[in-house]
Amino acid sequence: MIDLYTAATPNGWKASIALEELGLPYTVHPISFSKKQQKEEWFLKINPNGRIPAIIDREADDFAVFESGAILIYLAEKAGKLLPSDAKGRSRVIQWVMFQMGGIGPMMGQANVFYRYAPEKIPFAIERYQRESRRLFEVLERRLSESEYLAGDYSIADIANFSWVCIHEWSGISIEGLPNLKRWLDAVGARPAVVRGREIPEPVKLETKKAEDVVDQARKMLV
Ligand SMILES: N[C@@H](CCC(=O)N[C@@H](CS)C(=O)NCC(=O)O)C(=O)O
Repeated sequence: MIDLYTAATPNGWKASIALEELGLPYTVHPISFSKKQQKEEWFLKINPNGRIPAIIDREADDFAVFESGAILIYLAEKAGKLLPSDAKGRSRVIQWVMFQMGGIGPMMGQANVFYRYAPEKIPFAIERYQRESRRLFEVLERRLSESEYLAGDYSIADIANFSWVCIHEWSGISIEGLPNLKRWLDAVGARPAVVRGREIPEPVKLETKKAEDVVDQARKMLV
């Protein structure tokens, strides 16, 4: 059994989608940002960075894992799925996981901060992060024009990147003119395990009252 500490965000969805895809039994522990539970002492023992997601593997002497990319790799290895065991296949998947962790995630994260949450609008910052995110989308487009999924077969690389790219509208980044990215988004987004994973710990509908709460909460976390 895995204990999953999470919230309804792209990094959180990576873990819940992977758990659903891999069919590993897990218990969800929603973390409340408004109560700052992610900064509480008990949680810092699980994730010293004070952020979600984090997991504890109760079948492995309560082994704790933080950082969503590391969680994906740990879970895929535990289940023996979605990450090939041969050196080249494994490297291909990890390259695209790292691309997300070091590129798509940070750039879209900052696009959200400046486009959605910052109390003052700074056009240079908004454009910088949206433009860089769009450039990274074009890298995905090029790859997906030659391959159905990012690393060959469907893998944790698709889960990592999908979990962020699927909120591109919220980040104000267009996918126009990127037909292969659109095809991949639709295909990954339609997978039953992905649909279930995105509803954990609760469904979020953008552009609704709930979304206003997300903005409020994010603003408070920035100060
Ligand atoms: N590099 C980390 C980033 C985790 C992260 O930024 N999580 C956000 C939600 S998507 C969070 O917990 N924010 C709460 C906070 O900043 O206190 C990962 O990939 O796990």
